[in-house]
Amino acid sequence: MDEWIRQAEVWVGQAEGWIRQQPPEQIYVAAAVVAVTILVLIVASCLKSSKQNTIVLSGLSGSGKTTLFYQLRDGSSHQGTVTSMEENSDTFVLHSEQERKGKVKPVHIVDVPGHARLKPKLDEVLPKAAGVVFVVDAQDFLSSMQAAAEYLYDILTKATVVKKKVPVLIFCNKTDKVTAHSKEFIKKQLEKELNKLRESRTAISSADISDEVQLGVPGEAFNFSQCQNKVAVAEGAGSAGNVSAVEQFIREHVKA
Ligand SMILES: Nc1nc2c(ncn2[C@@H]2O[C@H](COP(=O)(O)OP(=O)(O)O)[C@@H](O)[C@H]2O)c(=O)[nH]1
Ligand SMILES: [Mg+2]
Repeated sequence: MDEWIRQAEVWVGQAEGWIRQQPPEQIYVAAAVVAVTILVLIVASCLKSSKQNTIVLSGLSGSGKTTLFYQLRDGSSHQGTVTSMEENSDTFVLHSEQERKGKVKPVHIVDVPGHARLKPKLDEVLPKAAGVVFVVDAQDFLSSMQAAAEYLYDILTKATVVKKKVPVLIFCNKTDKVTAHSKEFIKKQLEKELNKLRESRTAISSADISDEVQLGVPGEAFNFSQCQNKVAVAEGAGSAGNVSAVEQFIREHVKA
């Protein structure tokens, strides 16, 4: 041990001697380069982590986003919460992973209210998203299908979603109800509705088109596998605590 320390002291001495021989400008430049590099690395890692752990909960009002948010965070649905217009946003370790040992990365979950007036909020959070959960009310699906498809259409044609290949999970919620529709049915109906929407929107003069990216493959009936970003469909029930599909999705896209 002593020997090592002596050896180290010799090296430090040699290094000091060498540095003294160098012109001072060179030392300053070297120090500046090191400082700038460290700064760049710190900034880059900050930007990266803020981008990689945000999951956006979207979907129509009443589909169950807020219930899902609480279920993921607290493992309970806080029964009695009214359909809110406020945004819930928090960074936490998933309730289901609190017992897990080892390194667990917290996730930043943003529950974006479905109300039309608050849609601009979505443009604000989407660029930061590591994944988007689109919540659908599987029980009351038919009456809200068109509105849900329009909302989903907006998400799937956003440049920030398509270009960055942000994965989307369509979460068919409220399947604890016996009258709820299956995820296969919902998937098919949404594909049909999106196909119709695409046709009607491309029929409008191109000046009015606000779609940033075209949906699917032109000339082919739309289905989700045509999307450049991954679109998956799953089912569950937020209020009944059956949210494992969402937890899995989060884990897959927010790496611990
Ligand atoms: N049966 C059933 N009801 C649910 C489920 N998730 C949410 N709800 C109910 O649906 C209503 C709307 O839920 P909420 O989370 O406020 O929806 P949000 O508007 O999308 O935030 C509330 O009355 C919830 O109790 C579910 O999985 N099953
Ligand atoms: Mg809500």
